[in-house]
Amino acid sequence: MKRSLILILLSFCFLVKLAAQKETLGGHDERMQWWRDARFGMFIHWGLYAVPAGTWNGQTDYGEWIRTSARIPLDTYDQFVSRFNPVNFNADEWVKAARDAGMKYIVITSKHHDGFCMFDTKQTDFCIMKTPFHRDPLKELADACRKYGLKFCLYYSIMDWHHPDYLPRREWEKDRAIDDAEYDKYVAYMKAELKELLTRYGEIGVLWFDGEWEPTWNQARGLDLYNYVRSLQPSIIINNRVGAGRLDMEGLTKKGMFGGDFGTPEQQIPATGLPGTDWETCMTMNDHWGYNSQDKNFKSLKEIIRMLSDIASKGGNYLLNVGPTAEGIFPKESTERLRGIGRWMELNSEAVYGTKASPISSTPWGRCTMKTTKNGFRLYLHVFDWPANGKLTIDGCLNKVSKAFVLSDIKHPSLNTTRKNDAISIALPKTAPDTVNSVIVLEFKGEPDFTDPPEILSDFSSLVDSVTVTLASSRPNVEIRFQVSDSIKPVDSGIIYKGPLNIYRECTVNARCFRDGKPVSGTSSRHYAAKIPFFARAVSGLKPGLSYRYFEGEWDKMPNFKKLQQWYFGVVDTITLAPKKRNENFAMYFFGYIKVPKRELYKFTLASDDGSKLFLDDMQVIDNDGLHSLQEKSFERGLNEGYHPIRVEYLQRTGSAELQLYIESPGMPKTLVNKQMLFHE
Ligand code: FHN
Repeated sequence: MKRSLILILLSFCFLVKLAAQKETLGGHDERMQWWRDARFGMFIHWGLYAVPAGTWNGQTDYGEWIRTSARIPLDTYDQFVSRFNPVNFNADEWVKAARDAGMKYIVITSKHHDGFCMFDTKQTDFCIMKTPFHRDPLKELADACRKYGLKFCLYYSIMDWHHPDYLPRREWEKDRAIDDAEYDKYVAYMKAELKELLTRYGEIGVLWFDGEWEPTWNQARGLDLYNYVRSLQPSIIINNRVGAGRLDMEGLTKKGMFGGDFGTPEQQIPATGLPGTDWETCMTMNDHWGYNSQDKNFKSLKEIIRMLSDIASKGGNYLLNVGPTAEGIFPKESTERLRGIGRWMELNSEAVYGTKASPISSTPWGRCTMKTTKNGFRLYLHVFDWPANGKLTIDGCLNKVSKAFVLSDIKHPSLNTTRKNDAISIALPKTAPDTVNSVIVLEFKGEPDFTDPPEILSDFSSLVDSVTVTLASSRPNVEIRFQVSDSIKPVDSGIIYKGPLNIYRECTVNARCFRDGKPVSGTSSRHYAAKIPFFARAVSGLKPGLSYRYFEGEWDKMPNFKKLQQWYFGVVDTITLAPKKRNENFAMYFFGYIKVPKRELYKFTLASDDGSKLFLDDMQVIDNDGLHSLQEKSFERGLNEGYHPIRVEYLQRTGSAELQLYIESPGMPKTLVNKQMLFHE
């Protein structure tokens, strides 16, 4: 056993090395270049699930997961094959709609989780060629993409609810035998299909894997599949869902895990740019990926246009989804939005295509993208909120403005700019050229010279007695100056920062970077609140550990425990899921007292996968509820020495289950709440 484990490990390291060796950084950048420049693509979820269109047995909130969410038996679902006949499908129309919206690539589902193949495969009869339609829409789309200059890309689900060799089965499919299922055979089937897709449809821009989260898939299989696909089309780009290291819907790759060529945040946009990381946010226009005839909750055109700017300003791509009907047409609401985006892109696409993340950290009026030019660079200021005073200011820039103008005004008449230290102000026209997003261009010569405001760092954001604050800047040869005041104020002179500050009262720390006595950045500010400690409880006769209650059921949010029948109860030394009787569909809560050693500020951090809540002194202080991967939330409170009531609630739906509660205070490093601290009556 040990020998085989070592062999697997060695082969995995060899494969990783091989993958890395196969491509130099320059080769990687060259392969990624079109994708990085594109910034905007169309996702299309289209398959058999468009036939029921989200409705089953009177329930209307299904999507592309309908077969398993509605527990439709295989032979019932297979009947959709004879009903799928998208006679109105027109590949040219779809591709032109994407092109006219300013999209540079299309990613379409070749096979979703239901296993139905939207292309002419010889590997199974569960495919489009067995429907009355009897055409290969992917072939037609590939040809149309080449005709109109878009990259044709494919989504392919590793998870397959139809193939007899795929495991695991759905937990409700007790009737489907698994004895003869051989997962390696399923992988061979997948590779055979991918070979068809990668050798019969011309150049494929991106292979967008999905459905990689079940335990039968792993890093070694993912790397093998990545190398296999690249062996068929070396220039293809592959997302991180080929591996097994994705951080759930956050979509980025866990440190040290193989992450393909880009990260895939889903239905969310990272809070900041991610320097050195390629990533693409995929998002629905309404609430479903696959067509749902009842779902009219479409995002507004304003939201979509601003999201495109937000994503580009952070250096990401936007993959916006359309779920076509079973007749082969886009929902009218999707078409309306695509046309609206197209109108905006027609005048402003230069501020999106080929741009990089903003060099400016603070843009309260909108977003900023940047592009290198022949002898300098351009900033594109995406102004959402047009300043009433007609003046737009950016901080932290020492470059001299060559020209400023409104991008959509084709004559590009110059706008006046003035400078005060690092701040550049632009005199704007009275009326915004676009009520949703007006782009102002600042043109510069030379290399960008921007300085972000200093970071104001501390372990805590509040204090009982004191808090230690450090100031930092990544910029070379700058001097940090600061002042402590009751509110946010620009630092025009300030005190030179020499080292950590001890703050003893509620205040706001303001800081700014200087060079040769002149400000070179904007001012950063951070408020520190003074906390009055909560009184401890006068209790006695407590015993070590916390009491717990355990319940079973399927909840998407924390249940009202008062209304549940109690399943099990007992005492635990620390906050642990050990008492659980199964790995999915359960909830627990722990209650008792936490004993703190001294009057101080305490910071509690509650981490869980799925939901959790923390109550202190009988008040809810952290709400980390919901179905999500491991995520944490923190809360700070002043506590007097002694016993304080504590309660932790936990909810597990499916997948991994984790719960941790940490405590820290000035002088006490972050540590798991442990049995020396916990008591119950
Ligand atoms: O389960 C799929 C879902 O149906 C859809 O395809 C999205 C699109 O990224 N991916 C999975 C959910 O993360």
